[in-house]
Amino acid sequence: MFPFGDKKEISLGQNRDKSGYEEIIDMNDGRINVMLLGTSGCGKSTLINAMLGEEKAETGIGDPVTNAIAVYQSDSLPFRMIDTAGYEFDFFHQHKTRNDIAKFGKEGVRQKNVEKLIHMIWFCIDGTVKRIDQSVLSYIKSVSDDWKGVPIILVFTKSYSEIEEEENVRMAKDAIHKYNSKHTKNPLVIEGIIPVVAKLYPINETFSVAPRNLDKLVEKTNELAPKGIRMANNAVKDIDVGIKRGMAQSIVVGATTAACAVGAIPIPTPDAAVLVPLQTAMMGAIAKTYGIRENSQINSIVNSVLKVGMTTIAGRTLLNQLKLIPGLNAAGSVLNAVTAGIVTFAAGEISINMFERVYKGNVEYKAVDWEAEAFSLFSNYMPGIMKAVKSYADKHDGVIDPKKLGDLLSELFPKK
Ligand SMILES: Nc1nc2c(ncn2[C@@H]2O[C@H](COP(=O)(O)OP(=O)(O)OP(=O)(O)O)[C@@H](O)[C@H]2O)c(=O)[nH]1
Ligand SMILES: [Mg+2]
Repeated sequence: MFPFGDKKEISLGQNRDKSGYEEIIDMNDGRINVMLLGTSGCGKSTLINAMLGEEKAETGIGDPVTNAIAVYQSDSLPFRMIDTAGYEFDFFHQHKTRNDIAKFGKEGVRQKNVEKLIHMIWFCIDGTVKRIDQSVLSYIKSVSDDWKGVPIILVFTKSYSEIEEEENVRMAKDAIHKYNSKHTKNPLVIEGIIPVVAKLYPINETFSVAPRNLDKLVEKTNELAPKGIRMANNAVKDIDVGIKRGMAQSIVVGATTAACAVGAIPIPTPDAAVLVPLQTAMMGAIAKTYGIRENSQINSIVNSVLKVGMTTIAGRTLLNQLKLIPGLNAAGSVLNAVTAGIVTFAAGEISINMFERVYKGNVEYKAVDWEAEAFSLFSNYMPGIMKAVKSYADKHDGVIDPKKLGDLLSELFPKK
């Protein structure tokens, strides 16, 4: 019944210290989830009902029928099916559907809900239409990119005429070839093309076309399931890290704004010591986001990063660099504020980099010279940061609003 691995208990809220990342990798209950995508009316919900052997999903003609994501399963199937709203040609619907699907997957990872992961895609095309618009391929690609590498099977629904089958396959191959010739770096990979009839199709009182090839679709799905699990596991890791990085980055943006306020207080020289409690709290919160609770690990990272900040401020290097930005029209207190903000921002990004590596198990933290790492990351990040500050100043008549600094700089760092 569950041929794709042992059923595992997914436990929530366990001690997430070192196991957090591994825990997320092993999300698997022995069943895979197939997401159905395709234009509205092509027969996604009908195909789901045919697989289930009962009419659970609503189907129909005229206006689009399915408008929310729903998961279907039956004891006799080794896969769940995720029904989606059909692709429509107006931008608003595309955007909404695309967002709903991305949110659904992220929720799956965040809530550790195996029912919301995506292991495979059935990309459904109406076999009677004889058209494949390139925008549908772009849509499928953009949805599947969150779940990079999960197998995609192209299903020609309503394949009532076996004679036209070959023509449809050729049309699909041509359309994919055309798409891929324009997207050589990130092509759309289709693992199989299967024409199906999901439901009896009456032609007249005497003749009708019987359902066909559903068994082939199940067979192909089973065959590709191990790859689907492997790829989905990788995607889960990326999504999980992306979620954590997004959370950590908003902590950094908040701390940057707070540091600007602290730095703006008129003090003879920008004093690193006043930023220590703020940056320590920021890095503590980031460590917590990554589920790292061991104090020795946190302290060695926090202390090394603080040292970089203090050295930079004490040496006034940053302040002097800021003064060199041509046209920067800032009073001393603003420069102090921006210096404090930049140092705090850099400290935040450096600690994100470090805690993320610890979380992913990519480093044995005792074997790393965190101080050397902190200095090297700081010099890596600074040119980009200074460039962003300069181009912001250029666009705003040399005036930098310290309140916007955090958001401005966070644009430099990818969310995923
Ligand atoms: N007889 C027959 N009708 C089919 C078949 N596949 C789809 N249809 C009909 O096509 C119409 C649209 O099918 P749906 O399953 O509602 O399409 P959908 O892709 O779910 O559409 P949205 O929910 O709007 O995205 C319905 O009237 C179905 O009965 C089939 O294999 N045989
Ligand atoms: Mg539907």
